[in-house]
Amino acid sequence: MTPRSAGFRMPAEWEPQAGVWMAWPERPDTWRLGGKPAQAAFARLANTIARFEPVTMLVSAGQWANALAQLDPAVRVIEMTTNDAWLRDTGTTFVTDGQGNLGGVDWRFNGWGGLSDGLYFPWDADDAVAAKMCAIERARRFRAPLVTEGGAIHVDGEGTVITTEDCLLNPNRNPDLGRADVEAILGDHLGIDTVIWLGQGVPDDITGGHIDNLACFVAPGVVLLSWCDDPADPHHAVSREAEARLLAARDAKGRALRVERMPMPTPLFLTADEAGGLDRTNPALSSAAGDRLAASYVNFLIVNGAVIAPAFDVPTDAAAEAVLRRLFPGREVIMLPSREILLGGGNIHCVTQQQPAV
Ligand code: KQY
Repeated sequence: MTPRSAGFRMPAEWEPQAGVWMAWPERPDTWRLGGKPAQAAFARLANTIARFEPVTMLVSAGQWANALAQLDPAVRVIEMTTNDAWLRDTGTTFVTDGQGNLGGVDWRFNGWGGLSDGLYFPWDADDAVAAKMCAIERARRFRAPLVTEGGAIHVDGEGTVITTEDCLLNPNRNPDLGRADVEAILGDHLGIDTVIWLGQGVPDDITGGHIDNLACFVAPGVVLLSWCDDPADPHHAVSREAEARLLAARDAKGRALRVERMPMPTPLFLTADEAGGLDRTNPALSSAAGDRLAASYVNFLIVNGAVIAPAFDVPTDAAAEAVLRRLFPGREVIMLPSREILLGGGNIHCVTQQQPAV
């Protein structure tokens, strides 16, 4: 039985939500200074989301008291073992059946590329997170025969998913699956009929090119794309190619897509001070001073009544906020300083997982 054959589909992020899941950051090779600055950023994000809907924070036994001390009392805290804090990628992708039932897709997780390209080993605790979330929520669990992460897919809730070839057709995820196999598995597990393939993700994205850092649906038929006008920047060619593919595509309803351009942030780089705060125990996470950070304003989260988006304390923040206010007129737009989350390799969307209302 697959989610589709059981009547389930993945709702769009703008549909009503029951809550948001996160996990507490602590590993010192991802998060500088033993995770302390990142913990403050995660707490601020969780406490902000909690103004709009319930939040669950997964926390290790060792960080229990520290997390509780920083989180709003409204945040539900659950002890769980994880390898890191990327709930978009390791958490279940929740699905609903329109009959009041909640399901959860449990993708196979291999640390963004397994032993060849992955970012850490082991990843077994992360791979177990989705099943534990399903058990906690009594959601029907569907283990999927596909290595992917939630950050590699965005749906419109009306039968279409966007993703990147760089992630889902990469031999470091699914060496034995071709394009048609991946499309069939996505269809069966997300309840979608159309896959729109983009090529590469944002340059320097250590996930290998997640869609959630490059583009997202903001409404049925409307895609917001991280855009770069500077021909000297590697993101220029990537964003042009992505736009051309999106404009040539038709969604599951037969619609041409409207593409909205989101300016990319002023280029951002890891400082020597920041690089010096990382434990040097993991060669795959060996970021160095001067490395470009894969910053993007499309890495935001939609919650009930609001959009919570990254800010980087650069001049482009104001333009990004204006775009979001125009595209989400009925929601509060909150720009949260998120450089500390970016330093770990992702942003607000990467560290959150929405649970749809049933
Ligand atoms: O979804 C993401 N952006 C995950 C990045 C993983 C980074 C590990 N340090």
